[in-house]
Amino acid sequence: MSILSSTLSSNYSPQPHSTQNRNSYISVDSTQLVTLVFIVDSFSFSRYELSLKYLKLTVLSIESQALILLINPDGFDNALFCFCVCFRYFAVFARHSQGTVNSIALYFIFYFIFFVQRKVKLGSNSLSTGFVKTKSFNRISMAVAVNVSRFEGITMAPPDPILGVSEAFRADTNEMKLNLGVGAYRTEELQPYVLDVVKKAENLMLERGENKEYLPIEGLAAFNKATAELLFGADNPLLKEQRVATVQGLSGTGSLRLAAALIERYFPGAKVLISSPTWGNHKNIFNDARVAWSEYRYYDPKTVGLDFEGMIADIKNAPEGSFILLHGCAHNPTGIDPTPEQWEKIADVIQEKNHIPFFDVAYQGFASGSLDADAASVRLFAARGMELFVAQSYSKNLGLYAERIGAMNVVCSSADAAASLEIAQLSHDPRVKSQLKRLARPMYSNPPVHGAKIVANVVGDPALFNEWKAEMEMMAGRIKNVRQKLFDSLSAKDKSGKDWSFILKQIGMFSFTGLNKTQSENMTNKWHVYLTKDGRISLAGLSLAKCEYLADAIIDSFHNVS
Ligand code: KET
Repeated sequence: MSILSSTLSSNYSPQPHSTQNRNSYISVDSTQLVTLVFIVDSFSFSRYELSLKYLKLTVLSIESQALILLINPDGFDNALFCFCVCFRYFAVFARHSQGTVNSIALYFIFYFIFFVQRKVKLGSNSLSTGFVKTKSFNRISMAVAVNVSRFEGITMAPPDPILGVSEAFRADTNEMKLNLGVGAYRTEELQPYVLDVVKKAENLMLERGENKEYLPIEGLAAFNKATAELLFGADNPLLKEQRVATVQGLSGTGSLRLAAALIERYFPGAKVLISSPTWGNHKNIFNDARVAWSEYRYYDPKTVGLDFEGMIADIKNAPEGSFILLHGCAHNPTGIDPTPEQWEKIADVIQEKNHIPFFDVAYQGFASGSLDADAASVRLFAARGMELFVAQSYSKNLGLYAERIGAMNVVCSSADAAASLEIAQLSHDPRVKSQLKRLARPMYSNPPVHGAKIVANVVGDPALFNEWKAEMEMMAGRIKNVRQKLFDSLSAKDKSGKDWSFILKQIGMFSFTGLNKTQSENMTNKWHVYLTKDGRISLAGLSLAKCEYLADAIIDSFHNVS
């Protein structure tokens, strides 16, 4: 393959790019650089010349407004692609042209495509077109651009609603700034925290001189065993019966994504129901996996609590066999969890409707401080013999954010119990696991080893496990303290009589303040307090010392901004 570039216009003088110029094709006139880029397979010079002529004519006839033409005579699909590209660029010109682009331009684009289609026998290799007579004619891609990159058509993506907050925070130079955006634990000094048990486990790994060989596709066996035990309880009969297919995932997100891929492949048309509101990335994950989703009611702004009736009604009304995404504990962003009795009722409805519960467990240990208590919802469903999905993350509870360690568990019922369910065909652990591996291999091949070994060492060693539990309690305790202090500060400073006690009722890393988008923006613009636009604050990023300042910011935003 050769890549040829040619400059059509000789009187080009380089000009500094203004932002406007870079985005605006139409402002470029015919005296500026016109670059032709040909990407050609087995292409002869004569064809190049003829094509160049033809393209030149085309470009001139639309007044040198930037045009990208891709010609690929290999098949109709490609011609269609060519059509789409032309059409897209025409739309760009039209937007920037302030009405000067006339229909002639569009005519030429269409004419050109039809000309190519007529002249080139699509799908044929021995082409006798008006263009050339050459031996081989496999693929031609030509781009004519005016002063622009061929990536110009790629638009700017919006910043991530959560991780983008940290980027904005880093750019702020104000000394009062406070990052309550991402759910990441900080010390009272607002520094990142590496757990002592993690350091100990890493030392052990160094002493043992462990290697860096590839892991199997499903991950480290010792990790998979440890993570399933942590989730279901080591003595859960499910594990002895080998009814859980566990594969190591790229933390919570990667595990959710893997499950979404499984749904897309084996449950075509199935819908995922997600809570309203939910963690900002859930929708992206299912969108990217091309899995349909809709929302069930969860948060009631009037009571600042759970809309339990709405939740039950929406789960009941979902098409039978839907996946119901549930936050195992410490619901993100609301910090509101169902009570044990409510969990039972949720399980009843899910069972009635043959839905499949899909737990996202990203905060085990952070709701109550106890790893076991926080797994109660998952264990309750599992004890009913239900088939379920559970994605786990060790980002928060072991502070392994950057190690990307988590797991995807699929609990499969016996063949009998599964017979009436759609999942029946997948009810054998080895089959589900084999398919999860098959999905993982082309996506990321196999998972990283470091975090897996840390978890396996900590969970697998009784002494380290107990130390972890103590550290977990310490972290959860610190968050409870700042929660209390924030409530006290708000109650003392706010003279309006507003009841702030909902903050104390919420659990986990976050508090859902009820601040709207404009009020949240005021928090950032005026007070340098960074939070997500839905009004969520991460209490894990707050210190006792900053509670009063935060209370001032919240009171000002709440009462003075609408
Ligand atoms: N589920 C939930 C509910 C969740 O809040 C997160 C992360 C994840 C899964 C995934 O985490 P991972 O690091 O992939 O294991 N939430 C925090 C960080 C983020 O948005 O990525 C957050 O909400 O701030």
